[in-house]
Amino acid sequence: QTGYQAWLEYHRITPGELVEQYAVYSGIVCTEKDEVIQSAVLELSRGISKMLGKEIGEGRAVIALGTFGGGNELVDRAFGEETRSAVVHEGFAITTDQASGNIVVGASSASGVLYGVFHLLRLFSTHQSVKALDVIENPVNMLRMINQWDNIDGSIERGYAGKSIFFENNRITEDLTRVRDYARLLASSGLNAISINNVNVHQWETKFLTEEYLPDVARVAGVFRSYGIKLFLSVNYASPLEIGGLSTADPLDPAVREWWRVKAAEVYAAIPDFGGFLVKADSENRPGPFTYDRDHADGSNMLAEALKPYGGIVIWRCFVYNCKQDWRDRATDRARAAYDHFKPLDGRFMDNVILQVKNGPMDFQVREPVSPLIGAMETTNQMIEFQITQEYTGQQRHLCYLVPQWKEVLDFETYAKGEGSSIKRIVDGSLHGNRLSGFAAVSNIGNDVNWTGHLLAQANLYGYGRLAWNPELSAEEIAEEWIRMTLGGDEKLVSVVLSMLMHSWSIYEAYTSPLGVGWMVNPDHHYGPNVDGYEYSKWGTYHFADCHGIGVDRTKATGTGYAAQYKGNNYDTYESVENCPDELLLFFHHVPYTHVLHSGQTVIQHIYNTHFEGVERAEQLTAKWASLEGSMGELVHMHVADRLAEQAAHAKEWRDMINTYFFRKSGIEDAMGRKIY
Ligand code: BDP
Repeated sequence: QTGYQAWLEYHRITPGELVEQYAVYSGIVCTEKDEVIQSAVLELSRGISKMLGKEIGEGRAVIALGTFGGGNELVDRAFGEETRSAVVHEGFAITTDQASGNIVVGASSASGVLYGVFHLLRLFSTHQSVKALDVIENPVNMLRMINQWDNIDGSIERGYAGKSIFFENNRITEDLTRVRDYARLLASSGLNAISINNVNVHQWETKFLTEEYLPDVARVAGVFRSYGIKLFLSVNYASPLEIGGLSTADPLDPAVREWWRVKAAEVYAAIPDFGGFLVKADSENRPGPFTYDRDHADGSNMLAEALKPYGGIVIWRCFVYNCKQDWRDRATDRARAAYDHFKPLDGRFMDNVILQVKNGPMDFQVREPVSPLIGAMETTNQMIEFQITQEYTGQQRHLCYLVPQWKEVLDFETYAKGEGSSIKRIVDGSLHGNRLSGFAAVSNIGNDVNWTGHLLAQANLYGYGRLAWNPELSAEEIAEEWIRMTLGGDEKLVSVVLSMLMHSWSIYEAYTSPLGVGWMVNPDHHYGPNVDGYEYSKWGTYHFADCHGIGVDRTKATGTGYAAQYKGNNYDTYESVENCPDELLLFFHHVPYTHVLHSGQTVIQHIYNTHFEGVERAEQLTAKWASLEGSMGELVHMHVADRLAEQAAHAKEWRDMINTYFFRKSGIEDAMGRKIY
């Protein structure tokens, strides 16, 4: 009724063939006491009894769980050497024994057992046959991380679903029940790491590294540990100054290095399996090594050295650009910044440093090209950063299922090592043979009862985890799983919600800023249209619209040269106005409004058409949802209906502001004669 259980709702299965199939299990056989395995046992019995509407315990077969060689005979008998060696650290195997009907989940680690159980529960709750299971799954990415942007006062930077579940009143929350439920959700989607505080670390959060807070941080780490999730902290680069009483944070200063070494020892004494530090340095007014004329390699290596004895890692963000630039200077291009800063440092980072790179060169716009930095550093560990929280994609008031966007990014061919160098092969470490790599993303949850504000935004959190586990899954498959598990298996409901989710990104893109140009949002909070809000500011976020045309010339020939950061065909494609894909045209080129797109339409007519259509399509979402009344709990239905109504109304505001702006700039009438204000 509320969405609190999200995709772990375990809807009751109505009597029929499946109930007969699922009800044969009389118990769970597990011999290991490990806390992660115990979490798995608890989840399995909770899930099955909820789905069957009765305690597990009357059937003829069992579900056996355990690690290979961990003492469970059923597990050891079920899997031969070949299977065992095919299952990596966090992977699992599941089989149905034909003679007994037993289902056996085996893994080489406790986390693998937990993932296997969640997989099995997914099969049950999406109503699949379990009569002849023969599954082996391994996670494709080593680090599958979520970044909270939560502040100690309980606020969440770019949070659209209430307050923090971690912090309140400058303390770590006493009652961690909700944190535990969050850990279940994360683990069930395949995630294994979390940083719990905002990358912008202010005075209070800097104190997380002190004995005032460490015991509480350790409590939180304990909760995540029981779901196989490692805890990380975002740290303030200037900690030695702010809490250490030193007069410098220079990474080459021996006293600073010693300070961090001692700090690391204290942290690991409190949390022996601590993951490491996440760092935003020299970015948007946060301190960093630049103050001391040092670079990012100096800064991150100093921290990496401190963490190394404990197996800890430093995740260093590449969101580094000049946020105080002179907008009159047309040559400065924020899109270039990450590559320009980091590419020359390739080879200088310690092997326990990972660079975390945003998926695009700017900042999570509805449409951006893929960051050319990803894959460009052959001897440096990298991971990709996505944004699940919908800062620029409707703030969980508009529907925007982001998995299709992420899929496009992951499938993008970089030519980093010739053909076959897709982003997904870089971030899984295989292309350059990196030891550390993976996915990170900014969370979209808060203490709203349904976690994500907009109920349907849960699909983004779930989908992120699933993609991090296996980037080959399709956006449709993931969406369908989420719908069935969360809202139930009514076939009409599944197909309607699936089509809503699958179209939602393109709908949002249609009525917001056009053709990849981005940034036509209100400054600061970033919600709603503002055509020139960022045009004459210091942030490097311009569209250069005038009466002749629009777009940013990022070519090597006549523009900022950003296009030359791409390799092979990508450079040729983006450099050329003829070859550049329509959806990114204005990101790479400044063109007249009468420029004809590959679609055959002029830029200006494309803007008018997509904005009118975008509104119509947003209205259709409300109608589609209305057709589902009665097929789910009334409260849930009403809640989403309200959000969709707001979206449809707000889409009109977007349409009118964007269309009017371009009509006034260009003076060109809509060829279809529609009213533009
Ligand atoms: C931008 C957000 C800002 C974040 C920053 C970051 O507007 O709040 O602090 O990214 O990623 O998207 O550090």
